[in-house]
Amino acid sequence: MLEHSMLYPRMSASRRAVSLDGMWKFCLDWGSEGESAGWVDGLPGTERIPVPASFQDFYTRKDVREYAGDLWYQREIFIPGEWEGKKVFVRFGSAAHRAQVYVNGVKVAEHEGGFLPFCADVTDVVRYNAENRLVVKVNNELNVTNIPCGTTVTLANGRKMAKPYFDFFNYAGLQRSVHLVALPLEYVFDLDLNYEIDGPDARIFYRIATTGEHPVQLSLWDEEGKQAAAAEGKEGVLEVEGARLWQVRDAYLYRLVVRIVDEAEVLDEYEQEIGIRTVEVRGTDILLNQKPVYLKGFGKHEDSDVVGRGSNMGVMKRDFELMKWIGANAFRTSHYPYSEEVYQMADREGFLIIDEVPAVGLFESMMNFMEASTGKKTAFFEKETTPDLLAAHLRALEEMIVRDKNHPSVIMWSLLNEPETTSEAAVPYFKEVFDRARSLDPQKRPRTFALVMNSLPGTCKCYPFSDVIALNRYYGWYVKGGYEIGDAREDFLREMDAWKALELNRPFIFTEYGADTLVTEHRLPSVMWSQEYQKEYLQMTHEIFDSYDFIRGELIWNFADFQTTEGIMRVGGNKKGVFTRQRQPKDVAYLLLERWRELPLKYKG
Ligand code: BDP
Repeated sequence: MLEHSMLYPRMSASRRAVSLDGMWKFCLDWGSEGESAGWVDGLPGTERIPVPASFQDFYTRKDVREYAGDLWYQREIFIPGEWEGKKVFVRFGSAAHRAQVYVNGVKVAEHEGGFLPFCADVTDVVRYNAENRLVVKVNNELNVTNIPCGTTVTLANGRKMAKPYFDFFNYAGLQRSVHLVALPLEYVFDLDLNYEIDGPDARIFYRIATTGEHPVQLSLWDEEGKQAAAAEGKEGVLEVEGARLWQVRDAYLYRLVVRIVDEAEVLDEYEQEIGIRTVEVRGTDILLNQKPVYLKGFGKHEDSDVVGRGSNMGVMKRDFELMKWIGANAFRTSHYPYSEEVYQMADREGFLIIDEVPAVGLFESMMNFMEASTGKKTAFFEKETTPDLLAAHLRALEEMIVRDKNHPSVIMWSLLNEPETTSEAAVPYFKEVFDRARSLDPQKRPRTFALVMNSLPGTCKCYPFSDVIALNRYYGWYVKGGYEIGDAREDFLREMDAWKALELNRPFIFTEYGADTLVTEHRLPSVMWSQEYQKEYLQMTHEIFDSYDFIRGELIWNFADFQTTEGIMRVGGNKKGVFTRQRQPKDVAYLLLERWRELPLKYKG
């Protein structure tokens, strides 16, 4: 069980949540002297940057953008006098990749892992009705004992540099909202929900965790504000007559209100929007509310100009509008859990999410996509540090599932992206991760991981763990691109035939396929990198998707162009976007729109 509640901060009669977003004091710690110089009590200088945001793209100096090490943040927080006697927390949406939190010079929390929330309990440290100083030391170095994996090198000039084993820029900092939270002493800590549909009715099985012993009451309200069900007790069932189900692109959200009561007094009240729906895999079908669904959409990134990976409501809104326009119904939160507002919006818009833990780079290469496509095998899980990595992975998994389990949009967990799977040592590692996901999820949602090019029917030792087999495939790009695309097609068919021959009787989805395309390039006849080639590549790929009944989803790589580490493989970032980084369509968007608007939801079902 996690130490602190993962529930999203909300106001109610008993709860307070104050946003700490805004300009914070900021300092890079070039000489790693922050602690010895007493920065925990206050930062030097006057520099300020916005929270939430990645720090890297504001500045004009390259050594700042590429900085690896400690970065310090500070702001004053005023704690109202009437909060005395309550539990007071500072809640971080995330801190990439690790953080230590100080209030009035006292260490109140530390957290490892850059994409999930954590809290600092500051109840006994703060002065009430007064200003208090909040200082956060964040560190953005990469290693192989935390996810995502990479390494940190020291250059000849003494500067450190992050070398990711993954293909996205190592954006860092306080990239999500920070809240000051006040809760009553006895509060709702967690809730588990599971659904059963029974003809026109539904049953919601629930379990509530609180920090005390007082009784719990639940009520459920429909979108018209009418009460739909009620129940008492920490564990039980809400019976919903004539339930409106949460459907793909046709969301219906109920409001669940949980109360802790002491006779007539309400000690705590927490409410959350929920959707009634079931998810299940049966044979090659992915079933939502017992009906087959075909996934159409994207692998995405949290990535945009200027703020980097910083959570950005405007960009999020635009992304959902584009996904609706193109006829998509699903996306994968590649390669890390996204900010909580994204899931709330997907709940509201009826999008399906494959929620991915930041287990990427578990394959020792700067360019997995290149090396794996040559069939190269690289051991990864045999390291002395593997147990530490596994511990970090399991912790992030728990934080993600506890945070996201009640979103109707979340229909599947992705437990790793493109790991090394050809050595025996991968097997026990996978077993732990897959078993843990099953035991943590009250809804027992399907689990998957994205297979890299060298994880093939004959070489991959880990696909049997997956409830849904998810392939990242680049035939016609990393494998035999351009004029050789016909041969790539043959290779692709050969691989799919080999999967078919295994008769796994499970759904397959494509979690990646795509071709880098420069929005400036038009070529007749096509060449690689031109918009014409991106279309040709997709036509070939779509024909293959349509030829196998067990393929039940296509999530193209990527929704938009995104920033990566500089290098000979990337022209100002990864250009496989269907949209540019500024969220304008490439030509291929219209081809996808024609296909996706036509494909029925129950395609092949
Ligand atoms: C895969 C990765 C993804 C990369 C993509 C690519 O999962 O992160 O961005 O291929 O090469 O290796 O574009």
